[in-house]
Amino acid sequence: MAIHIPRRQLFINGEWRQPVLNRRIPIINPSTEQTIGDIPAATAEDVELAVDAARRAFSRNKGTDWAAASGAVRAKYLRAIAAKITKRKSELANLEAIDNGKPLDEAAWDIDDVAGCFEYYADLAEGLDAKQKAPVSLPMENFKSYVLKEPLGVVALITPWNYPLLIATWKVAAALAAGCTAILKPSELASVTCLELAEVCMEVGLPPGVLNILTGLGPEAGAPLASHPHVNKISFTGSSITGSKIMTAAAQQVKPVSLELGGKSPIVIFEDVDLDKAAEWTAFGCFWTNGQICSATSRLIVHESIAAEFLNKLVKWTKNIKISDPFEEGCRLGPVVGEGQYEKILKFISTAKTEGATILSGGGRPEHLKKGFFIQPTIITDITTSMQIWREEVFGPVLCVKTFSTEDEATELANDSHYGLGAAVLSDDLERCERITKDFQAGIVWVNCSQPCFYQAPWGGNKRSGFGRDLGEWGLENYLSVKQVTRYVSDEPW
Ligand code: TXE
Repeated sequence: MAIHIPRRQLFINGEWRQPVLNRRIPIINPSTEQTIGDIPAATAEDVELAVDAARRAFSRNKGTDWAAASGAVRAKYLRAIAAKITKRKSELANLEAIDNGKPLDEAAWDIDDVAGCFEYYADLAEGLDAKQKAPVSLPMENFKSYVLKEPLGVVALITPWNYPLLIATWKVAAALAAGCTAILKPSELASVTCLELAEVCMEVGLPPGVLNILTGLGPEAGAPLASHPHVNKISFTGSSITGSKIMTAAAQQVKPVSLELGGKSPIVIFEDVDLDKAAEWTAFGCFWTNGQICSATSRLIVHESIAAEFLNKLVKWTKNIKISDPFEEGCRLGPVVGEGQYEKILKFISTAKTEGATILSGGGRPEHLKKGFFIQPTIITDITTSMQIWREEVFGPVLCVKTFSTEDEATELANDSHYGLGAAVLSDDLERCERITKDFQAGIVWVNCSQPCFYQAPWGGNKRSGFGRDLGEWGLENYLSVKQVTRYVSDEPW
């Protein structure tokens, strides 16, 4: 399908700007492996300009007074952005599908969520006005105290490629609602729709410098942004390795970070479930978006008494998943995002085989697709807990399976990970689900489902999956600081 990719520049201070060093990065369509355009590659020089613009926009004396504007004023801009995004839904969905490789239907749902998330944070921005000057009760009558919630300042938002515009929106909408000004650095592997967000911001007249968007490589654009002394907070979603580098940079300047990193989330299935429904949730939980979801439930822990029958159903289910170009009718699985990710996933599968695991289903490229970074949904059994495939995040359509006999054994296997992002339990016994929910070491627990994500609810993990939460009111708090104001109110001299 021929889709026009607009040739954009960096978005700094409300204008398109050529990158100072004039470098660009090719855009590869993962379905065809063809180069279909390019994006600008920012470097430290551009970071300097963007941070300066964001500082001026934040500053009471020199800028747009964004921080001092009421939440209601900021909400108007967020609503205008949401409306424009809804109007351009089909164009944005097309761009997302061609750039990232996700099925067009999925891309369209993402764009609905993008608009919904801007609307949601518009409501929270308005709500913030009413929460100002919340009184604090003190033990002495001579003093009156209240609390102001203030924006943290200039924030750096560094985002990944699996939900390019959606995850960027989680952070941008919350940061702007709080009154921060921001520099967004999307992933070099899928930036096209984030540059379209810049166009939308121009159309709604967002004041210059409030949101700046720098596309570019991690070390060249992301690293100088994270370590910039005038960036007051970093919010990052991506790999644990990069998260650790960002945390190191932030630690050197003692600035706050929130990190949403990798995962290796379990799905525990008890013997009392409806096997068909459970197979569907399991397939959805691991293969949705090609398993390129930080919270993908990629470790199946199933009761031994139903394992054989359940796996039969699951294999049948996955064989019916349509793998094709994202624009084909009925496509459920497109290609993975790029060659690097494709090679990495195949290497994981071959290492699992070498270590003695069995490929029950899938395991490579679908025969009918000769070009593009396509991988079959893959189910792996005969796994030991020391194998790489059990321990490390694959970020691809690969499910590994272990069985259990007791509830304790199930939770022990579920928690046997450095990560702690998501976890799912499927059982008809709700008391058991509640017990397991408490035992799971995870930031998100799904009961009798896997993966639904709502922008009203907190999103983030524990352990090496990071800390801090995106979304909901917790997402807004990420960008706010609390100021205590105490007044002496007595006529008595102190
Ligand atoms: O991630 P990176 P990559 C995992 C997943 C995947 C692996 C590698 O396992 O296979 O990470 O993907 C920017 N300073 N996840 O290489 O490097 C980078 O430009 C500042 C899980 O894409 O973490 C991009 O914008 N920024 C994950 C962002 O960080 C830097 C989603 C993420 O890239 C930087 C994505 C640096 N030194 C990958 N280096 C999830 N949790 O959802 C890179 N970046």
